[in-house]
Amino acid sequence: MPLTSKNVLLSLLLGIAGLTLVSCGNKPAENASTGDGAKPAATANAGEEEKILNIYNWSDYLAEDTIPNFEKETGIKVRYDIFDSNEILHAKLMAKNTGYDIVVPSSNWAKLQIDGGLLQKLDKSKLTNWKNLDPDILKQMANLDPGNQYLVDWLWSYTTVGINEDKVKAALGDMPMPENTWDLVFDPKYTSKLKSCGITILDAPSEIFPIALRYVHKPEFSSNPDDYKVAYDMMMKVRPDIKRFNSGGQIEDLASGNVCVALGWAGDFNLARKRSIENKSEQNIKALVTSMGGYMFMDTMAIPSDAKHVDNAHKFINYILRPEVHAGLTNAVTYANPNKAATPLVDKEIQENKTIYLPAEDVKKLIPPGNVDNATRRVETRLFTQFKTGA
Ligand code: N2P
Repeated sequence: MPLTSKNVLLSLLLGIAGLTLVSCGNKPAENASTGDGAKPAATANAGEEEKILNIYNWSDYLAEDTIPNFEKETGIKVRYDIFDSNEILHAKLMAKNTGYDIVVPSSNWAKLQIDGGLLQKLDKSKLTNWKNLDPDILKQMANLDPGNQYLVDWLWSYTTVGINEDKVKAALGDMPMPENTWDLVFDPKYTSKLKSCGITILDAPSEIFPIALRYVHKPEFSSNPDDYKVAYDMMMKVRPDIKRFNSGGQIEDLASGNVCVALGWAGDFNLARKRSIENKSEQNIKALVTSMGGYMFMDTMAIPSDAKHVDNAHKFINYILRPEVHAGLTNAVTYANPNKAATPLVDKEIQENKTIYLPAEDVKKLIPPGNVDNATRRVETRLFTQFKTGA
């Protein structure tokens, strides 16, 4: 097997959390073509389900034409709401009766939701485009979702440091860039200087602690509260230098030059660069691949157990799995997709961007998606709240 990013990704993820790989048991319809050959909704299950689909997804995660084209083709009206953290989505699912037919949790959170009976199995007979999915990605998804029964990857990326290079260099003055670029957000020597041009951090404990723990040389998904205290103490030293805790707003903050350093999602940093070029502010924004790695996530389409429009949800998932639709998402928002058939349709510049499609040696450095127990989650939440308030 050649050493590709995906193979490394696979072996990385096979090792996590002692989970056993279960191969994909369900196969897409054998005679289906690459396109899904969708019939107009009026002829499919007419009268069985009202033409409504309620979707809950992350912000800035769509191409402009994704929803309008689906609505035009199927006659299904989409209601689309957004969230900015797994914590928010998880709380909604736990409270039940979300009213959503499709939600997009990251795979590690989706595992908790599968185990808690909050998601329902997919009907693969309705997903004729399943065959377009990359088998390597399906295999690693099977770590958390054995047999790939519940989840379909939407897009994936990793949490890392993003910078406005010109502003950072100006703020650092004579000081060279650190070898470990996590220092830009975690070492007061740097943050005290970067404070002048603005540092922003994701507003989600589950995104920050695995990285902060690695930075202080503790296990990323430790269950020892003392380890979290060590990470918290380290973070509190830079607290006075942080301007904002914000997840969905980082793209705009970077693109408009309001901040110069962010701890956030690599895809959003590339998108901020693209937006700044589009809005002619041309900020020199970069996602950094740090020597200490980053935290990988795979955001997945899933159907809540109490969804009312399950057939429409399958139609939407099958639509996303068309090569041109999945490539359209990647081209619009600069996140990698799991669709092998879509690769030739992804813009060359994006395919060649090594912060979007990471080389194998960088994939190896990433922290694979993981989970902590509920007691640890409470420790994370309490300490993160204190961190935010500066207490
Ligand atoms: C989209 C951000 C989603 C990535 N803008 C976080 N899982």
